[in-house]
Amino acid sequence: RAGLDGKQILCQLKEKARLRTLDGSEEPFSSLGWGRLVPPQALEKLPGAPFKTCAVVASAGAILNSMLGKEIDSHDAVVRFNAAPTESYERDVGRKTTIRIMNSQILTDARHNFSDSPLYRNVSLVAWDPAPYTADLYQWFQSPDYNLFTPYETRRKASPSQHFYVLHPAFIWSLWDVIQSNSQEDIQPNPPSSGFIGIIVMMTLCDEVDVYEYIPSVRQTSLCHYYEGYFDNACTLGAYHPLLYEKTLIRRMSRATEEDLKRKGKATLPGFHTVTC
Ligand code: NCC
Repeated sequence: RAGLDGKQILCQLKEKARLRTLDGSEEPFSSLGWGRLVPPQALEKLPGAPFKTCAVVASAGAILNSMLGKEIDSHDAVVRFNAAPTESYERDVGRKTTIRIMNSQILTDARHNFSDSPLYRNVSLVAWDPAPYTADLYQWFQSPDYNLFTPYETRRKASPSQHFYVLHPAFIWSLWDVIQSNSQEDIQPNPPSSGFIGIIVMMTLCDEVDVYEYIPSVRQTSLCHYYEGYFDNACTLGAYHPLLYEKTLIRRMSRATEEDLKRKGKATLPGFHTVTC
């Protein structure tokens, strides 16, 4: 089977992976008053959007000693994931955070202290949770992987001016469908990683997206995260998430030089609205 080229994958994603957040118009959320709970402006209308240049910073240990901080901060918007800090890692990861994309464990696991930690203040937030593939919202609401709904409501009520969105499960699974359709093997029946989700969100919000240390550089290491001493190759290569397949797809769409890829772990992707299909 001849695979699609980078441009064709871009066009497939542009067509199939339409960014969608919960807007409170569907049950059971409409009856719960989420129409008034969610931010009035869509995620695509975030202040400053569409951004010219965006940086997506993967949490990989390999970004340590990269000296990429200044380059990352030079972008108009910077995306980080889960509990990844900037404090004391500025030289390598930068200090600016515009959007933080989090899986539902962050909102529910007391160790992350979502309600009080400064990591989740003064930035826009995007959360997601692995819903059933059918994206049945009733079923999901009754048994989410981690119950993000309650902390979401609490934060929206306490900080109504903070831009905070929950991704629609249909969006997450549309990404999975595109990854599967471009892979030779059956991939894990689990959602893509926050990293992949974040890249696609930013391809919707930006003219150009630079992704750092998602595709491993020459610094590739089994150190899972740059911010803690935990070692596991699965963090880079995948176990639960179809990470290897996601990364192959991003690699195929990247327009970065071989040199940037190797030295910086940098992939460069065009924003969807700049691509003519
Ligand atoms: O590890 P995690 O991801 O927070 O990393 C964010 C994104 O960076 C990319 N990454 C990370 C490490 C690495 N060595 N290489 C990478 O490319 C990935 O794209 C990753 O998505 C997640 O996707 O949400 C994940 O979250 C963690 C964990 O829940 C959070 O860090 C909170 O503690 C998951 N780990 C566990 O559940 C144990 C991880 O599987 C995926």
